[in-house]
Amino acid sequence: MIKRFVFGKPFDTEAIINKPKQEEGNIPYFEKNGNTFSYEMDDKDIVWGLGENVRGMNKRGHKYTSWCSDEFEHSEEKQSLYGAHNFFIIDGKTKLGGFVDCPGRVDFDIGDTEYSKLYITIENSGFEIYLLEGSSVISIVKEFRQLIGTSYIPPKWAFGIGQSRWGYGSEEDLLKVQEGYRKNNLPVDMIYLDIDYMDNFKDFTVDSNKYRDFKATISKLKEDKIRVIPIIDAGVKVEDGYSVYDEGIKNGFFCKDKEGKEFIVGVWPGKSVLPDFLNKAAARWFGDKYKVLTDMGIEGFWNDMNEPALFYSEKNKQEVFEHLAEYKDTNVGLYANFAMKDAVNLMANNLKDYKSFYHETDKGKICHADVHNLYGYKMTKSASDSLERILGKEKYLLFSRASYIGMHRSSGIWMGDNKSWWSHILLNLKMLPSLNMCGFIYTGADLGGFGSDTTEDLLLRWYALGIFLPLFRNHSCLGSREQEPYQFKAVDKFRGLLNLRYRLLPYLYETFIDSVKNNEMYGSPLGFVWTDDEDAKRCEDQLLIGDSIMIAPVYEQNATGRHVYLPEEMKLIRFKGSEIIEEGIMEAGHNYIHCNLDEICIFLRKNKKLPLAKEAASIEDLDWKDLTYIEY
Ligand code: MIG
Repeated sequence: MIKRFVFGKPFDTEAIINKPKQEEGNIPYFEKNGNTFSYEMDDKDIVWGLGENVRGMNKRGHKYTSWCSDEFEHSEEKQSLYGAHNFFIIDGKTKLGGFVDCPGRVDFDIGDTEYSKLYITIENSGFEIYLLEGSSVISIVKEFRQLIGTSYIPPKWAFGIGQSRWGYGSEEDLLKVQEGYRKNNLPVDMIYLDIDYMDNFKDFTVDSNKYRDFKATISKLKEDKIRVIPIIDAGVKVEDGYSVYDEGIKNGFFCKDKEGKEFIVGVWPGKSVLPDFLNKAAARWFGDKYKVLTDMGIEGFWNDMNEPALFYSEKNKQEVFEHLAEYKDTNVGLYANFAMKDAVNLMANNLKDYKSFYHETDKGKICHADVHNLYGYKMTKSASDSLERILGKEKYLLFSRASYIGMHRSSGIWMGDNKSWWSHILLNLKMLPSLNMCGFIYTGADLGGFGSDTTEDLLLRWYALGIFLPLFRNHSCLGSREQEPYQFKAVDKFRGLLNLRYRLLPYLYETFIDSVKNNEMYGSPLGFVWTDDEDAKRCEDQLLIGDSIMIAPVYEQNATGRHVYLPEEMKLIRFKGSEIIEEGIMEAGHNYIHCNLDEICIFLRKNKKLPLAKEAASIEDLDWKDLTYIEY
């Protein structure tokens, strides 16, 4: 049963496809106090959901804020990452799903202030709340996914191996990556371009000093079955004569300040303007620009900085400098020192800035802060609408950093700027099911970690999770240790794991398509399936992938194995690289499993089978029909 409650005059986010009729009367289950809704939780209640965020699968015991944020430090005390995914399920004696459809800030205090209380506080005066009743968590997920519509499906090659790094500047850099993979006999399907390929960080340009003939390079790589996937940023450089800027100015397509002048912010190219993606004509115009690159043979993109991330606003920058001048001749003590540093540090992604620019929508002029969480969604939708026109449905790869539910119909997302920390393997594992609940199925993490320096063992263990995620991409930050698999001595071990990815793809791809078509989970917590098993419900470091296999990657450094919980008897399949070296039935219960750096342990459920393909150097070479089956 789905019930829809409307409060005030909400802005239509287009998250929900088929809106059920509006309920009359008070909202059940919750106590309403102004714009705060509270729910009394049982001691044993688990709260699943909230999509992309820090901490556990069970969200209880922390505060979360729904506010798309450029957050490069995914640590425990944070409350928001790039996505705003306001869907949760309370799982206890009562099973209840909730979705707060609101494009502004929403706070979830889930047993943080008071262990037994769930508080939801909504900043906007207009919003909708959906309550979903069901007999199980899985049935509620299905109900919700029907409500929000079918998830994005990329082309098959997007399930191959991708290599990325902020810093691949030139044609030579690209060819070096190709050579690194091919010489070492490592399979690969995609090489990503970060902002370095652009001319002065201008969207839809290519630096001609770095590429003599971009189109020719793209087609050369394509002959080797490698696709090049460039980044697009939200901010547009302020520069007379740059056609994207000129056209946008002429048509009034950029966000404006209170006085109706373009709102100037600082991002990569320095002074920039923000396309008004909530203005339909502007969105269509910007989307059409992707054609500049598809005309050169590009078939996929990643959209970045679309929270939108702001280094500063021009207005605020001036004020900050005036303020800083006051310190010049003052005796700066403890508090003044804090204030001085804050003045600079808080320039980025500042709420005051988000409150001081406007969108031109169908419903008139709207302040950005009231619709903040839709910006990345609408940017990415403008791209997907255009790519669908140019290349066709399911013919383009697209994923975004910022998102809101609804965007899952247009593209995937990646999990953002993680670090080369062991704890982030686990964090990324935990994010997968919460994202799947919200319709984001094509997703994955920066394998090896984006920030800070990785190590060989960390990368190997991360790959052991990554080979099961739909989006497989090794990506790292400018200045960090180079982390392509061929940079390490253990290149043979990496080859084994990468080959296994392709061998598993018939299973993984079918699981992906099933979860999209049938609104199923791709990666599921054990507690969704073994609903009466307390140990399964509290298990947050293992996942079911589809309905046949369970995974339990090692995520601690120097560990030679790990504890694995089996809710039922299963068959252990041990791979060394891409070859099976052991098969054996394991009894239900708590076990300790040894697992070397070059090994993968998969647990197959009873009456299920796992198809395995032959190895392939790329998706196009993969034979999807020539399969062997491991049965149990
Ligand atoms: O402020 O384009 O998350 O993947 O490498 C950093 C440079 C901007 C953030 C993205 C990251 C990308 C980086 N970008």
